[in-house]
Formats: sequence, structure tokens, C-alpha cells
Amino acid sequence: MSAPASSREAAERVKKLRAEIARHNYLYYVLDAPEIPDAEYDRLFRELQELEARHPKLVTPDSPTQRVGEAPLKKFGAVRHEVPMLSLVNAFTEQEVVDFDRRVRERLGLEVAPGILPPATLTRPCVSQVEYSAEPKLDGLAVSLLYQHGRFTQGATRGDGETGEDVTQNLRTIKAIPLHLYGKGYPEILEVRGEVYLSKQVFNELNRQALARGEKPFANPRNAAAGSLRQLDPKITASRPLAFYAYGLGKVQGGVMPDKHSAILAQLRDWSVPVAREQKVVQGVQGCLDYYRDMSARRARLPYDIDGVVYKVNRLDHQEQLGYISRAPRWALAHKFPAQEELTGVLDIEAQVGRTGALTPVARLKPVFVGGVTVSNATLHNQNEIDRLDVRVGDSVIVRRAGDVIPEIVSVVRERRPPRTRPYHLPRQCPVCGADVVRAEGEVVARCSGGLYCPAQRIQAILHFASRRAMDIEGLGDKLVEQLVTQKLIETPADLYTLTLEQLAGLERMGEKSAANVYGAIQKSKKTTLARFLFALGIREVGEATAQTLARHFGDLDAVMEADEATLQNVPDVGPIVAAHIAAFFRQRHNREVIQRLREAGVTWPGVQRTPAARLPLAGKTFVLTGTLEHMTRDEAKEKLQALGAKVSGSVSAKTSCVVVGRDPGSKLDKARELGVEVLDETALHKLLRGAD
Ligand code: 9MJ
Repeated sequence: MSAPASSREAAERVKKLRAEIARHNYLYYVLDAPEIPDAEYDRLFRELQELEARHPKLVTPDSPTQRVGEAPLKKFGAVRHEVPMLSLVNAFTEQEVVDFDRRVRERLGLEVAPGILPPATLTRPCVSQVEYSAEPKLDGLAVSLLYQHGRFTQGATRGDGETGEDVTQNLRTIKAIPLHLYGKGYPEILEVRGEVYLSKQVFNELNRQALARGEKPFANPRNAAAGSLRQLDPKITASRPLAFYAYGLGKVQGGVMPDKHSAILAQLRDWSVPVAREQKVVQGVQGCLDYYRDMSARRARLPYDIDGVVYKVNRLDHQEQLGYISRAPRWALAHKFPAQEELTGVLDIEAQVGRTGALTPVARLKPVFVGGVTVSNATLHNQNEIDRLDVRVGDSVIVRRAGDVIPEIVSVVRERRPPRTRPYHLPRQCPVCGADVVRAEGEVVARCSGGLYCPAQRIQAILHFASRRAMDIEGLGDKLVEQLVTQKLIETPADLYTLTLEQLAGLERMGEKSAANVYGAIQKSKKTTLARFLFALGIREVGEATAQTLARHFGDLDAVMEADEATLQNVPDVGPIVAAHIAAFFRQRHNREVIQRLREAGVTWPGVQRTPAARLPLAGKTFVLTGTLEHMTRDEAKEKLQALGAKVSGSVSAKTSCVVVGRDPGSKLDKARELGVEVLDETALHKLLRGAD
């Protein structure tokens, strides 16, 4: 688009651009269904910015370009809520929800309390159900947004419900909050109420950054959201991608709103105010309880944290009739999920040994009911985490269990520490095999050096060797491998190939037919590919895609085995760490012996056509992944891209060729837009991976 010549033309173009941007914001933030790629949106935005820069008179406070810009405040002003911001009554059991619904129906005269109405009515109990709006209960910060003639003019925190803090300039930085309502028909004064929150992904990213800077991470998304919104410098708020969902109204003047809560939310959506998609109209108490169950099941997969659900009587005339009791509406109820954080004691700390020999410290806890289950163990991840928390045997700790996530210790209650406790250190010897525990330079994980000799690693290593994507030995499951290892019939993967049919058939609970099947599967697995074989060895950091790249690059096993670290680093995306793991693996005499025996047993593969790195389809390109992918993990996507010759980096820069975005992308997407880097969604990524194969 060429630059408009006159200021009248500029004014028209600005108007058009704003309308277009408003529509795309609506599609993106409210409907979650963008029509144009991000790059196109960015072009519109930049064009508007440039026009406004050339014609400063055209800048208005509600222009989408005017989100940040004000100077830091000394302190927040106070805002009185003309219509108080209410709190909610909590329920923790189904019975409390049943009681709530009964009270609602009694007050509305839909059901009759015994003894109040004539007996004739009592013989035919009224069964009419109340319609409720059921909503996720977001764990964020309640705010009120004032729109005057459609323009966002003031925003405040809830405060004590009567008076809150004026956080207008910070709320303006939240892209999901429209600076001007979209469309038509809004009242002259409209106060929208809702929750400012952080998506789980943004929260994790913020904490990752905080840890990287050596700062203390936020305890939960709620604290992080509150901390981010209550910043005197709006630039800090702007740097933390907060989100917003509306759930109700405050003052309304000079216009009419629908007469049902659900219709109000739908109307707000039409005006480009985001409302949680999970909001739903349900019938009666059963509808509420079904909704609660459904949301409990979906909770872990939601992109944001919720601490329960809210039921609201849907008809506004009924709400009015029900009224309030000490600042909480009688027409609403928060049905909370079981507490996700509880206090308990550390009975012991033990080190567990995994397949790769990694020692994971695990806290044995005094059993405690948290997040709906009894928890008696919590992972402590590694020595760094133990040092950070300074958790000791005998400590009182706060345990968190969110959704299906494994329980973890959030913090230690220092005030309750008994005397004479000692800092915990991982053992120097492997608790399973007694071999030395080593922690490589710059690594957080400590490992047992016993390799395949360590029984803890042996079973897992053999299972990995036999797995479908490795040697694909059907029927060799964990029970069978455990039996074979504990009965000392096998020690290493090579021993699988010397097992006899009689030995297999002689195992407990093994029928002759199954023994023959497993035996056959073992023999069949001898014909494999170099890539599968390399993957099957279980070398650290060598996944399927890296194994494939190695196979293609070197062409035969001996070349891989003899390569030194420098040579290995010539392979696309084999960096110094992966190269060190590969070289260290093949240096181990024991591993070379196992490989030798596997070859002698007849494990073979066809020759591999070598493809030099530079000829791979994505050679020379750098990708960045952000957000949650639906159909593969980020690591899988990374490996697949690397196998095609691409580099995968953790941060976006001018050198980035492409950013792949999943659900809830973080700041990387913003950065990509800023730099005009190409953006791919997951579908496009799949297409690329398929096409390039
Ligand atoms: C939250 N926190 O998600 C209300 N809330 O309604 C929802 N909070 C609320 N509704 C009236 N969905 C007062 C508070």
C-alpha cells in the first residue's frame, strides 16, 4: 500500500486500519479463530504505526498502537467501585452445591420449604429446575474495566470490594483487553468485570527466565499475575503477556443489556471482550455437578489455572430477587477443587536410579490429601533443586499437586524446622549397584557410572532396546524383561539373542505358544536398520531423529564408533554435549563388547546411502518452537526438524528462519512478529515435515 498523500487520505486509511485491526483482534482473542497469518496482522499494525508517526494528530488514546507509553507512576490512585465488587461463597462438597440449589429454589418459590405452603402443594413437589451459567473459576486477579462510549477509560483492581487501585495504564498493555469496544449498541457507561490471569505456559516461561537470572520464581500463576499487574512501570507489565476473561458487569448506564447472564457474556464477546470458552448454560443441580466433573477432568489440559468452577443463576430478575448476603451474591456459588497445596513433613529423602543412570532425589512424605489424592512422595528433581529449596529430612514443607502433574515441594516452612537437621546431598555411590556417582561439568543431573551393569539401568535399557521404534521385539514387555534379568538369564541386550526357546518356555506364566512368539520376534528383529540399531543402544540424547541423522551422515556403524567429538559435531545439530555422550558411549569397553556380540549373533542392516549434511532439505535453516503442539512434543518436533538438517534454537533473532507456534505461544511469537520472521502453525509444520521427507 503506497503512503496516502493528503492528511485526509491518511485519516481515512487510519480509520480503516483500526477497524481492520479491531476485527482481527476480535477473531484472535475472542473467537480464537484468526483469519490472517500473524505476519499479515503485523503489516497492518506497522502501517498504522507509521501513519500515526507521520500524522501525530491522528493518534487517539484508544488506537491499538497506544498500549504502552506512559511513564512509571509513584503510586496507584484509588478507585471507588460504585457497584461493589463481590466475593463468592465457596463450596467444597457436592452436598453444599445441593444445599445451595435448594436454597435458591426455595427463595425463588420454585420449591417449597416444608410447612410454608398449604399441604396440597406439598403432595406435588415442584420439580422445576433453575438454569445456571457454569464457568471456570480462574485463579487470577479480579479487575473492573470502565468503558465510556465504548472507550476504555479506567481500570481498577478489586481491592476490598469497595475501593481498588487504579491500574489503568497497566491494563491497557493487556492485548486481550479491547481499548475500544467492537461493533455497536453498547451502553454509554459499561463496567466489565473479570479476571486478569497468566496462562500456564507464560507462567512457566516467566519462572524459567527468573531462574536463569538467579531470581526467586513465582509460587503460582496467581501471584505472578498480581505481581505483574501491580507494577508502577507499565513497561514491566507489558513485558509479561497477561490475559483477561470477563465474567460479569458492574455499573451500566445509558443502554440496555440482555436479561440473562449467559446472554450478557455472549454480548460482551460480540463487543470483543474475551469470555472463557468453557462457560456453559446448565440445567439444575445435576447440570452443575456434571459440569464440575467435566471441568475437573479437563483442568490439567486447560491452558490456564483454575481453582474451581462458578455457578450463577442465569436469569437476572432471579438474581435480583435473591440479592446479597454480606458482600456475596446469593445467586452464585464457587465450587472449589480440592486444595492443591498442603502442609506435610519430610520423612526421608531417597535417590532413585533411572534408565540412563540419572539419580533422582525423591522426598518421602507424611501422607497428605492434596489435589484430590493422597500424596506420599514428591520428586525433588536434582541436587540444584534441593539446594534451592534447602529441603532437609524432618522439614515441614508445602506440597503442591496440580492436575495430573506429579506432586512437588513448593517451599520449606523454615519456622518449623526442628533443631539439628542437616543439608541433604545425593550419595556418592549408586544406591543400587554401588558404582561411583558422577556429575559432569555443567550438568545438573548426577548419574550412576555403572552403565549396563547397574541392574536399575539394565531392565530399562533392555526394554528400550526392544521397544517398537528401536529393535521392535514384539511381546518383550516389562514383566518378561524383569523376569529374565532377575533370573540372570540376560544381562545385556546381546544376551537376548542367545536365549533358547526352552529357556523362554521354562519361565513362570509363559505358555509354549507365547514362548515361541517371543523367540520368533527376537530372531526377526535381527534384520533391522542402522538408524534403529543406533537408537536402540540408548545413548544419551540420541533419539530417533538423531540416530537417523547419524546413520545418514556416517553410512556405517564403525564410522560412528570411531568418530571423535570434533567429527561428530560435523553432523547437523550434534552439538558438543551430544557429541560427548556419543563418544563416551563408544569409549566404554563394555558397550563395544555388547555391540560386538550383537553383530556376532547376526544383527544386521542394509547399507545406508550417505546424505551429506548440506544436502538435507532444511539445511541452513534455523527454527524456533514455542507453545504447546497437539500432535507431538516439542522435543519430537525438534528432532524431526534436526533430522532434516535444520538447526533448532531456543530464542528468536534476526537469524531465525521460521517460528513454529503451538497453543499459547509465549513472547517468542511477539518477537517473531516484531522481526518479521516467518511463522508456521502446527498443521504447516506437519506439512513441511511430510513434504521434506
Ligand atoms: C472467576 N474468578 O473466574 C466470578 N470468577 O462473579 C467467575 N469470578 C465472580 N465469576 C461474581 N467466573 C463475583 C466473582
